[in-house]
Amino acid sequence: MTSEAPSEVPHVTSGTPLRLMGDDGGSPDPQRIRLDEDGQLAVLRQMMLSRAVDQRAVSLQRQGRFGTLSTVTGQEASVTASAMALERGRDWLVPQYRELPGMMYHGYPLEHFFLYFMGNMAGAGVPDEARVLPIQIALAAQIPHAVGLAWGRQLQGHDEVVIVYFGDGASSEGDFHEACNLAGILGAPVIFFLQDNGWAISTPRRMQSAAASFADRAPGYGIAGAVVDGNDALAVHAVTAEAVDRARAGDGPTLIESKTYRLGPHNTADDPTRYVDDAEREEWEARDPIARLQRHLAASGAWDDDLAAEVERDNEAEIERALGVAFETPSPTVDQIFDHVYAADSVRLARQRASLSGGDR
Ligand SMILES: Cc1ncc(C[n+]2csc(CCOP(=O)(O)OP(=O)(O)O)c2C)c(N)n1
Repeated sequence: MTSEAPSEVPHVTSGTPLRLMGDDGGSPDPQRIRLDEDGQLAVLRQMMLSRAVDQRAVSLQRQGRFGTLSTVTGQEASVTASAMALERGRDWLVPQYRELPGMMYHGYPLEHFFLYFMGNMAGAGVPDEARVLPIQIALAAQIPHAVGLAWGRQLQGHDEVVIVYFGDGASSEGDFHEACNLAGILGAPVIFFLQDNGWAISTPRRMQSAAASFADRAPGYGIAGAVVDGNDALAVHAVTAEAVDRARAGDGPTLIESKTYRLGPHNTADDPTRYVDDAEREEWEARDPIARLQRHLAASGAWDDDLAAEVERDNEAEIERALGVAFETPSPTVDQIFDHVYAADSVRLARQRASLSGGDR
């Protein structure tokens, strides 16, 4: 492995997003599909689990049992099919905060997600065997981390790929540009996965960049770029698998622009009816990524109502199991706020800890 940039990089950027699922259940380019039927069903199951988790988590937030949270609803194909193109246990996933199904696929436990939104720090922890970094709320801060992780592991002689997620809004941060530039120079095995979901809270896509396509920025960093229909699970998987191949072959990073849509609010504190037209939302609802993959699989007889009912039952059981673990986990203590700030408390922290002492609250 070399840490020098490859001399030539394929620029696969095009303004037209790649689609591999036609509206009729067929495919415009079946040769490019990299998932067999079992693989497609596995992606669909994970997407449906994510949707069911979103619905339960919002309900618990409305009951005051969970804090403010962001759902993945509408973006399930974008997140799930891309994450599943990487090898579990070998490659790395670096999330923003809207990537639960991908994090779960790579080993982040669902009960940790629930604990996180119950304000329990145990939820922020990632098991050692899961190659997932913690959720990142500071926009774009995770992108340079991902480049460092990819480059560092390459320098250590490992053959691993890192995928980093961020939104159209985060792509306006300096961290994004600096990370892409450095990754291009180093030829780091990293995939920049930009989810254009139409909005950054209430800021529309057109106010984020004057460029026609975010992926068109890739040649400026000397890296490959691709645009994909983010609601087409098969296309998302194929484009990401191609980027994994490039990274493993030593051909460096890829910037993938996934064109998708956030069907819910930005988070549970947001009211999108204040800034989104009904017509726009309805247009995207018709492209729901879960219904699309179900139609595709049903066309070949691989999906039907019985299987749907079975998957829904399995998902409910998994949610109940994880909620059970989360609700049985002891509540955080006040001390935990201070425990992991420094190895030893500063004078000010010690004073604050003492003023709140009394243990559990
Ligand atoms: C550095 C920084 N600035 C501002 C915010 C406040 N903020 C939280 S989410 C968000 C919008 C992010 O939009 P995008 O990156 O497109 O991701 P999305 O939430 O749409 O998935 C903003 C401005 C933040 N968390 N971090």
